[in-house]
Amino acid sequence: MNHKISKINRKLEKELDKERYEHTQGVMYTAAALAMCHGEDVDRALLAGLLHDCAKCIPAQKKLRLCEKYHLDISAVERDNPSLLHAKLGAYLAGKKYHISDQGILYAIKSHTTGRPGMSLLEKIIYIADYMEPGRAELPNTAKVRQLAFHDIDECLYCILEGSLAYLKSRSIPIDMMTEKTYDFYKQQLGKEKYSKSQEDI
Ligand code: DGI
Ligand code: FE
Ligand code: FE
Repeated sequence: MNHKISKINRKLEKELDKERYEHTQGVMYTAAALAMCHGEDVDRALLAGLLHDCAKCIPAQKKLRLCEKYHLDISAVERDNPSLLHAKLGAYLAGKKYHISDQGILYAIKSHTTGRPGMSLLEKIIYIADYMEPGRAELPNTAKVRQLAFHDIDECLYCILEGSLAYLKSRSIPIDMMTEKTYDFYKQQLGKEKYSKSQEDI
């Protein structure tokens, strides 16, 4: 690990609870493996993976206060579910507190919870690594996601989006507009509409 990464790692260990810190390590190394596989810069993947949840352990009300203080947009769904704000607040803090100037890394942190239409390779890697890192509790599509991640990254992304949306809907959790937009974008891009009936049958 290079010097910059290990310095941030030590700082983060103090900011996060043990479970979140361990998840962060898992995301960091999974992102590095995906970067090796798909030709992304490995250090960028390590850094984005390491920092993606840097704002996660800030209490909800403080997340809201900090977003207001830093003039970060807060949607109605985010106001009701401040946990969602850890992504955009994390991107802001990664720049301000951890001195990351690489905008691509900041984007990957910002989009890691809801995704966004037209994600970069690094954004896809972090979004996927967050879902499939070894410490993450396994979900019905985890095995499929872990396989797809190394041979069809867009199919993998779609598989996660589809599963997450179904999960949120089944529990009547309000869906963030960006989650919906991302799903619609990749559904169309991958030509899923015309196959959706037969996919349901599988
Ligand atoms: O921070 P992590 O737990 O590692 O993972 P994450 O950043 O993907 O956050 C996962 C949480 O975000 C999970 O509890 C579901 C929630 N989430 C994701 N998309 C939406 C959402 N919650 C709401 N209300 N609406 C969404 O669209
Ligand atoms: Fe997160
Ligand atoms: Fe995470």
